[in-house]
This record gives sequence, structure tokens and C-alpha cells, in this order.
Amino acid sequence: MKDLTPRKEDLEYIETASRDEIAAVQLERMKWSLRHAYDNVAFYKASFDAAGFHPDDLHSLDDLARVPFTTKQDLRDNYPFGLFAVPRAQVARIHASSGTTGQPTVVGYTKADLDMWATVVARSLRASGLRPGDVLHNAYGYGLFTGGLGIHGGAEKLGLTVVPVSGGMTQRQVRLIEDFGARGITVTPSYMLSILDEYAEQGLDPRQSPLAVGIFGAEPWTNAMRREIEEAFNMHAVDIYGLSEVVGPGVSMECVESKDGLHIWEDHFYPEVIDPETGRVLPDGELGELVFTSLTKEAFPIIRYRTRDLTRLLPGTARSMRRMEKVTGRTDDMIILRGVNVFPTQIEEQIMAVPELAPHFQIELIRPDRMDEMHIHVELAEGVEANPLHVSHTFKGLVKSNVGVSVKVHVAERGGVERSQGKAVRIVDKRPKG
Ligand code: DLL
Repeated sequence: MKDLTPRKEDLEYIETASRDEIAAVQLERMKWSLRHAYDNVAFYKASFDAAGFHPDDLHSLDDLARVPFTTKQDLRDNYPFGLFAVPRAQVARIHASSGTTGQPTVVGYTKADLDMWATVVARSLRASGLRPGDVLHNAYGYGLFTGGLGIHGGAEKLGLTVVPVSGGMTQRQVRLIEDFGARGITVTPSYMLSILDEYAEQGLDPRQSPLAVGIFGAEPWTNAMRREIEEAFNMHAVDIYGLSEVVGPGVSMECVESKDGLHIWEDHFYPEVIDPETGRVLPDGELGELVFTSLTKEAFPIIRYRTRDLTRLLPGTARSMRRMEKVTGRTDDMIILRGVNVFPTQIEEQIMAVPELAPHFQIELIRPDRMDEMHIHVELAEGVEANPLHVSHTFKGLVKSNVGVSVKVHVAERGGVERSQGKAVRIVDKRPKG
């Protein structure tokens, strides 16, 4: 793999500024953001007042701990535009969650917000090793989802040649990567695996593809998956994180030269990690729920938003801004199986440890009598002639000893596990509700 380290002179000043400089910028912006939310959003005024907090009470960044949290339910309760802090006519764009499981959540951006977003995405893409003039194949979905258009704006800002292909039509994805000479690809890691299958289908060698770096996010994925993809395509694989409520992709980004977790662009998004049970702020280094406060957003300021994503904060390395460890999972995706906590990423790690297995998987939860059962659906890897029973036995043993749960394993025919075209559905919960 080529060295893609960006040149120091191409970075923005703030990326390598001192911690003191960063903290000074944060404090000044935090004061503005709290006041902006308080003065312009009835919900924030009511919640701050109820907690006996006024924006003038913020004297240091630690004072933020006195401000109430915001949750997804608050967004739902204020559907559609109740949390906007500017008149609707000043909102240049709206994004929303799909809303398949209830009320969709809606977010908005002014022109200045879109520009800030493009700046942090451009910064992220630069950190992946892409440079002006490179071709970027953007296979994140375009539309209400923030992935496609979010990456698009930043890619244009950096001066890349963007191919706005969106998700789906996998045969065409391969063809365009090859014909247009894509150096970078932005896509969910699970859909990248479908693209990998398609290379085999078309008899093409993915290691000969023009791709030099893949920028993967929108769902949890493991370092074991990184190794698998890097090896298959002979390219770098880096992690990008974000969520619509905060801005979309580009909240934090892994640097290609270090691949040691994601630097949070702390000049725009202030992170905290809390104990999800008590709400207490945890010191850096401890695992808990990630919480964000926007520092510069106009249309949709977000104050102490509980992401439900689990990670820990770590000191800066390739950049001065703090890192977050690769996300282990979401509190909502945690499966409690007979008293043991299990995340899909732990299952992914064990699958990657079995060379006979393809990286596709889905977890099914059922309750045949009174006990919950976890059934894991997997597939044999391309061209493997192993005995499925034997492979299933090995895999089961690994899950038992490394994750601590007994599971049932189903080794499907090739193509038998549902393929992802965007965010993978890892858990299918068929247990009776309630
Ligand atoms: O998924 C934004 C995005 C698009 C990020 C493209 C990266 C690339 P939402 O649809 O609002 O926004 O979903 C946000 O996805 O709270 C996490 O649970 C999960 N997520 C996003 N990035 C990562 C990642 C976009 N790199 C939710 N690792 C977040 C793990 C991630 N989980």
C-alpha cells in the first residue's frame, strides 16, 4: 500500500494547534452556541430554566456538565421544525432519518452550516490521503440520508472529482470504479463487501483496482474487517463517523498515517463521554456513551446530545484534537443473552478469525420457549471447499470462548446471507415483544 500521509502544509492551522488554543476556541464558541439555543429555541429555554442553568453561568468548559441532555425523543417531540433556531426561510437544506421505526427526526442547515459541514468533510477526506484532483467514488446513499450529500459537499470543497453514484446497482459500481479510475471510495463497510463479491463475479482482481483508500462509516466495523478489506483490495481502509443530529459524516475521522481511532473535529463538535446509567461525565479513557454539543451550528444547534454510541476519548496523535476509539456499538444494539452483553462487532471479530467464512453475517434472536437463542447466519468464503459442519463447530467454539455465549450457527449457501446496500441489518429480533 502506498504512503498517503497528507503534507503538513496542507492541513488547517487548527488541526495541529496547541490544546490551549483549541480549548480557548471551544469556550468562546460554546458560550455563543448555548446562548443561541437558549434565545431561539423554546425547548432549550425550557430545559435550561428547569435545570436552573442560564448560558451566562458557563465560565469554563466543565460547567457544561450542569446543562441538561438532549435525546432522540426530544427531536421526535419537536417534529418537524420545533428545534430550529432560525426562521425556516433561512434553512437551506433539510435532512431526515428514514423514520421506519417511528417518527422521523428532522435536521436543518443554513448556508453557513453547509459550508462548515463541507469544511469538516474536506478535512476528513484530506486525512484519508486523498488530494485535489483525485477521483472519489461516492456510494453512500443520496437523499434524506446525510451520507451521500454530506460527503459530496466536502469532496467538492477539497477539489476532488466526485462520482455521485449513490448506493445500489452493484455491477455498475464496479464498472465505474474501474472505468473512471477511482482513487477513493466512500461507502458503508458492509456494502464494500458486496462490491468485493461483485469483483469476483466479474472475474476481476480487486487488488488491481485503481482504489488507494476506502473511507468507511455509518455503521460499526472492526479492525479485523479493516484487515480483510485492506488485504482484498490492496488499499487503505479508514473510519469516518458522524450522525445527522450533529451534522452527518465528518464529525470525526481516522487519519491514514496512524489508523488509531478517529480525531474529533473539536473546533465544531464538543465531545463528552458519560456513564449511560447515571449521566455522570467520565474522565477521558473510560468507556461510555458519547455526547455532543455543536459549537457553531446556526439552524439546528444541538446541546449535549446523547448519541447512544459507546466509545472512549483518547488524546490526540496525528492531530491535536482528541480521538474517539472505534465505536463498539450502540446501547440499542446491545444484546443481553442469558445475562451476557453482546455486540454485533464481537461476533464480526470471531467470523473474521475463521478463514473459511465469508465476512457477511446476520444475527437472529428467537425465544422458542422461555430462553433466548442467538442464531448466527454465515456463509463459506468464495472457493472454499470445507465441510460446513466442521466450520460451524470451530466458529461456535470461538464465540463461546471469546464472547462467552453459546450460539447456534447456520452456514448458508453462497449468497444466502442478505447483502447490504447501505447500512447492514445485523440483528433480526424475532422474540415476542414485551
Ligand atoms: O450514518 C452519517 C454518516 C454517513 C457517517 C456516512 C459516516 C459515513 P445517521 O444515519 O444519523 O448518520 O446514523 C448515525 O450511525 O450514531 C452511529 O450509531 C452510526 N455510525 C456512524 N458512523 C459510524 C462509524 C450517519 N464510523 C449513527 N462507526 C451513529 C460506527 C457509526 N458507527
